[in-house]
Amino acid sequence: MGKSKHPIIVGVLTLLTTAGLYFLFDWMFTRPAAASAQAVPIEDLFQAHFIMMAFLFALIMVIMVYAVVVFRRKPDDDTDGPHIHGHTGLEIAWTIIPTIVVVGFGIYGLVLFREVTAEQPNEMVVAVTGQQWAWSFEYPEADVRSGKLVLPVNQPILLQLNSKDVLHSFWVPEFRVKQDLVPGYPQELRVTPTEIGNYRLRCAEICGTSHSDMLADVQVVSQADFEQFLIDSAFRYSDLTPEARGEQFYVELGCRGCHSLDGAPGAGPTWQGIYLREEALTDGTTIVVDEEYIRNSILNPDAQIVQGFNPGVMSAQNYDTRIPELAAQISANEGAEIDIIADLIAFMKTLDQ
Ligand code: HEC
Ligand SMILES: [Cu+2]
Repeated sequence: MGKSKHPIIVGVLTLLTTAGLYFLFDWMFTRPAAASAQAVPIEDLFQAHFIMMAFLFALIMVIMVYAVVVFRRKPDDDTDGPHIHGHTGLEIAWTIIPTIVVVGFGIYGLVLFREVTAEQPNEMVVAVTGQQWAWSFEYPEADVRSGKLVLPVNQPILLQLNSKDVLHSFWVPEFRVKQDLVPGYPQELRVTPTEIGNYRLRCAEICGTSHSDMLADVQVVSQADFEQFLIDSAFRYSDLTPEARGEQFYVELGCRGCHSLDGAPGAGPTWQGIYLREEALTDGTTIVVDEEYIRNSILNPDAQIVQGFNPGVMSAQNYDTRIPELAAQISANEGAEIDIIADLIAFMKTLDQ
C-alpha cells in the first residue's frame, strides 16, 4: 500500500464514524417534540453540537486507532521509530481551527440568545408565581387566576416570573427555554407555543423537600378554546363562600388600611376577635359588637364612636354609597345579589381572639 493512501483512508473513516456517531447522539440524547417558535433554532443548535462532537471524537479516535493498528511494530523489528521534532504548520492549524470553532459557537449562541429573548409584537402577559412547592398563573388583562398554564397557540407570550420564597426555575422541555425565578428580582421569559397539546411545567431548580412535586399542567389550545378558558375561570364573587368574599371585600374596599386582623394598632380598632366583643364608646356606654352594630358602624360610622378613636375618619370613606354601588355592579355582572356587609360579618366571625 502506498504511503499517500493513508490520509484518504483516514479521511473516509473519519467521515463515516462522524455520521454514525451523529445518529447515535441524536438517538441517545432524547428530546421531546419541539413545540415553540424558540425551540426550532435551539434544536438547530443542538444538532450543530452533535455534529461537532461527533466529528471531533471521530477525528481523534480514528487517527489514533488507525495508527495503532496500521503502524504497529512488525515481529523482529527492533529499530527505533523516526525522531520527529515539531511541525509548525500543523501546530498553527490545530491552534487556529479550534479557536475559530469555539469562538464561532460562542457567537452562534449569543446571536441565538438575542433571537429567542427578543421582544415580540403583540405579546400577551402571563404572571407566573413560584413558591414551595406550587405554581400559579395570572392573566392580568383578563383578571383571571389559574393553577394551570393555558396558552393560545401561535400567540407570543411574555412570562413575568416571580418567586415568593427561594430560587425556582421555569422549565417546559417542549418549549426548550428555561428561566430561573429569583425572589425579589422579577424575571422574564418569552415563548410562542406552536403545537396544540398538553405539556408539563417542572421546577428545574432544587428548592426543598417537595421540589420534585413542583409541577403544573400546561395546555396549548386554540384561540377559541383559550377565550372559553378565560370566560370559565374569570373571577366571580358569587363562586366564593361568604367568608372568602368578606375577606376579598376587606382588601378591596380598603378596610385593611385601618383595621388589622392580628391586634396591631391602626387608625381603627383591630378586627382580631371583633365579633361579640364588648366595646366602650365615647358616650360612656358599653355595647356588644353584634351584627346590627357592625352594620350601623359601616353605614353610619359617626353615630357611635369607639373610645380612643376619632369620628370622621371612617365616614370619609363614604361606604354608605360605595358598598351599595359595588353590590349593584356585582349583581349586574354576575346576576347574583350579594350582601357585602353580611359577607364582611361572616369574615369577622372567623377572626378569633
Ligand atoms: C380610614 C380608616 C378606616 C377605614 C378605611 C375603615 N375604617 Fe372602620 N373604623 C375606623 C375608625 C377610626 C373606627 C373607630 C371610630 C368609629 O367607631 O367610627 C372604625 C370602626 C369600625 C367598626 C366598629 C369597630 C368596633 O370595634 O366597634 C367597624 C365594624 C368598622 N369600622 C368596619 C369597617 C369596614 C367594614 C371597613 C371597610 C369596608 C372599614 N371599617 C374601613 C376607620 C376606618
Ligand atoms: Cu421549585
